[in-house]
Order: sequence, then structure tokens, then C-alpha cells
Amino acid sequence: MSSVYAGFGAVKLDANRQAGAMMGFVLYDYWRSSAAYRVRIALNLKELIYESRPVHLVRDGGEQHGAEYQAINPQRLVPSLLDGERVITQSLAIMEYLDETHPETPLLPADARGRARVRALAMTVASDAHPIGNLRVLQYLQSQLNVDELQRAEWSRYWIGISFNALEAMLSQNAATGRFCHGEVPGMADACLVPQFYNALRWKLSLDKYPTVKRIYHECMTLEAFQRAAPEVQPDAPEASS
Ligand SMILES: N[C@@H](CCC(=O)N[C@@H](CS)C(=O)NCC(=O)O)C(=O)O
Repeated sequence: MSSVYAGFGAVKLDANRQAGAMMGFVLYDYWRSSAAYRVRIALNLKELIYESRPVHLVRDGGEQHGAEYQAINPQRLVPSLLDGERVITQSLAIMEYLDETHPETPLLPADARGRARVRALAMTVASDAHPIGNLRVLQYLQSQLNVDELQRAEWSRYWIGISFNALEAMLSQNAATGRFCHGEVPGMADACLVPQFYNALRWKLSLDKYPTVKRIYHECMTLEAFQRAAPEVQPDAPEASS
């Protein structure tokens, strides 16, 4: 059920990264979870080795609701990161934790103003947009409010569109935007943007209105760290999706 990501090929791990690997990161993961996708990107950007432990969010009513996983994360959401004995939940908190404990290849800028901007971009996705389209929300719409499949897809597109309207303005109207969301290196905001873009593609949102968001997504996807984090190449992804 689990697999170890050690596929760095010719990349030689330095002492800091070897320490991270030896401390034993375990990521409770699901191939299609965009919150877990953010953390996979962050781990890959920092070249930290981790063991992926998939939690199937749909099968048998969802493994996240089982007692075993609830003991790890009472919120019954993925991701959760185990760092040795410690459990860390919430993708943004996990990324900040990784940044503080493994500062090489920072996910946040060095200056306070830059950090505030990157966090604002990340939270536009992670705090405001993503929760509305989460699995449990869509399941509630279906089972309790009888919202049909087409309407649920419309719901998802609508709320992703709202967040992309904001992201497009925040990115296109700010000189700090570069090749990536903030400057010339990818970071936490990119780790949130890319999975949300994947969701937009999944729900067939028209992306013409978001040229900057689209450009940054494609920039990110030229990088191995993002490619290796993509849902369709995860060990628990169904065959048909790869
Ligand atoms: N704010 C949380 C969100 C986590 C979250 O919503 N995860 C989703 C997958 S993307 C999940 O586990 N959903 C399970 C469910 O809805 O039952 C984070 O950033 O980690």
C-alpha cells in the first residue's frame, strides 16, 4: 500500500536532505487530493524523501473516516505528514513546517512583505476556494440537497472561477510576479496554484480569462518537482489516468 519516493536519479542528497529522509517523512496522501498535491510539490522542491501512504477517499465510504486514520487526523482530511513521531496536518502548516525545519530551497521569500504576498496568494486558493469544492461538500450537496452531477460541476467551476479572477488580478497587476507567482523561483503560492489549476481542468473551466495563471501553471509543469507530484503519476492513481 505504501511506496518510498527515492527516485532522485543522479541528484546527490546533501546532509540536510539526508537528515530529512532519515527522520522518516510519511505522507498520508491521495492521488487526486489537491491539498496533498501541494505538499508533494513542496517535498519534491526541497528534494526530501518521503513514504507515500495513500488513504482512499472514496472506496468503502472513504478510508479517511476509519478509526485508524481518525487517530492520525481527527479532521478526516488528507494530507497528514508524519515526521518521525510527530503528526502535522493542514497543507499550509505542513509547508511552513518544512520550510522552517529544512530551510534550503525556501518556499517563502526572505522579506516580510514578500512572505505576506505569497501567503495571501496561497490562502486565496487553500482557505477560500478549495474548501467549497471539497469532496465532503460535494457529497453533502448530492446526498442532502439532491444537487445533480451537472449542477455540482457548475458549482465547482463557479467557485474556482471566483478564485481565479482574484488570482489573475493579484498576479498580473503586481511587479513581484515573475516566471512564477513570486519572482523567478517556485514557492508556496505555486504549490497551491498548480493543484487548483488541475481542479479547473478536471471540471472543464474555461481558462481563457486567466492568461497569467495559465502561464505560471505551464512554467511549473516544466519542472520535475511538479511533474513527480502530479496526480496521474502517483502510486495509487488508477491505471486509466496515467
Ligand atoms: N485545509 C486542508 C484541506 C484538506 C482537504 O480538504 N483534503 C481533502 C482532499 S483535497 C480531503 O481529505 N477530503 C476528504 C473528504 O472531503 O471527505 C489542507 O489544506 O490540508
